[in-house]
Amino acid sequence: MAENDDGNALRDLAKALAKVEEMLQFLPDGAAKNLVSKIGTLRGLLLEQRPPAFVLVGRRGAGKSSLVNALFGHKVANVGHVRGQTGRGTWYEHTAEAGTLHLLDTRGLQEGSAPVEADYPDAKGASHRDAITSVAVELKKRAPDAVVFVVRAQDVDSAIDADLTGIEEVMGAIERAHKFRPPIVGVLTHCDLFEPKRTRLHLPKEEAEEALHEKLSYVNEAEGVLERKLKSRGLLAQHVIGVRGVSAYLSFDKNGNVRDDERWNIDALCTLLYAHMPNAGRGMFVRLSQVRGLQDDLAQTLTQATAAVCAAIAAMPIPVADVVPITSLQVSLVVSIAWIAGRRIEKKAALEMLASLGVNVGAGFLLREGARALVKYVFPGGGAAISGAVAFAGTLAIGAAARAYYLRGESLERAKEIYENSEKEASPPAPPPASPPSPPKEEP
Ligand SMILES: Nc1nc2c(ncn2[C@@H]2O[C@H](COP(=O)(O)OP(=O)(O)OP(=O)(O)O)[C@@H](O)[C@H]2O)c(=O)[nH]1
Ligand SMILES: [Mg+2]
Repeated sequence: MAENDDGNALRDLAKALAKVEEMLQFLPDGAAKNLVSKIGTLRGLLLEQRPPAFVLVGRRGAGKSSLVNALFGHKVANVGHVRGQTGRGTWYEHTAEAGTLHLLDTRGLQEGSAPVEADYPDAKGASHRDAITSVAVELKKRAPDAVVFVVRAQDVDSAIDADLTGIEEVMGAIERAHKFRPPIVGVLTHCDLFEPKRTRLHLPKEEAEEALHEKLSYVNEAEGVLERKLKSRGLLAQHVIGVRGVSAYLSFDKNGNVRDDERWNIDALCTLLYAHMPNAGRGMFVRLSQVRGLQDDLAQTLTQATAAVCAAIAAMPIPVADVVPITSLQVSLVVSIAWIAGRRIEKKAALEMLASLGVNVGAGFLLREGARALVKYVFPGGGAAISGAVAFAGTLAIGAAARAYYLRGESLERAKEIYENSEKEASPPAPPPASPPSPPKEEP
């Protein structure tokens, strides 16, 4: 989200967070600590964000390129039907409208074993050493978020020792370059081809329960086999976060449009990768994989963090709120949620969205201070805390409405209802009617 139109919202956010950090001293220790962690979340997810990066290990035809396409939901990588398609040893940048993914295809690593060597005519003459050296050079350029081992489900029983050794070498190279070992995920492609072959995993409701059950039992079995094999290597065991059987099958016509979509369980794979990914890679991963559950999870995390920061600003001494307008944080929340949904909106559109919810934004920038002073006037002493709670509830309500509108595609009217209900639920009881307070005085 770092470029173009929404850049302004992020710049505002960066400024706001920096200001809030300066003001941490005004807060009691416990509150400051909580706030530091929420600020860290917003920084990681929005300001430090970058494309996710994965290392792919897998033999020719295992389905690596198909998996990449399956993740994006359209054609970004060439899929081979006859000959080997993917060159080895460099980071590929796959970009679609939704975002960018960095992939390092390491094919050639396994050529220690003779039958596999025949699979890599392009690597002829190059030794296994050369292959690992070139991969190590690439790994120095970029730290991967995960190592993804792609295996054809029907091959899981075959000799994959050379592949496992390849993964160990990749892990070693990452450790030397970046001083950490990333998670390892096993992916079994071609699960759709298990018996009964005609039973469609991607259309479970239309299939006989028994047949489906049988097919899923083979998937389970294969997952268990691969997991045991990965964990049989001491150097890998503790980094293996799971194995998922999938179907990555997508067929494209000549124009690159999806002709058949037989993907299955890709969401589960995405969920696993997401759970173990640093915050910086999560935004774009969620945006490009378009997994609803993950989008919602991320939007909620952003909402909670933004609400906490807004509440803290509201509770700080008055002059702080002057330099850190709560509305700018709420605008960046709306822009971010729209972005996660695959949209690209400007600050202005976010302000309009807020205005149509009934959030007093136009005047809000001006009146906000007045409103806060008003609360303080009505509740002398308790005022600061109450205005913090109001800011918190209001921000949660904005997040809920933005999720409804951008993620679930609900109408603006419905989003407004959600905003109003959510704000009501989370707000402290309405203050008793008080005699109209005198308008806030200008500070001298
Ligand atoms: N039925 C089915 N076919 C798949 C699946 N995944 C990949 N394929 C097919 O398997 C073949 C090889 O897939 P690729 O994605 O090109 O494999 P790759 O690992 O990128 O191969 P190289 O680039 O040559 O190393 C293609 O014909 C794909 O359509 C799957 O889950 N199910
Ligand atoms: Mg390929």
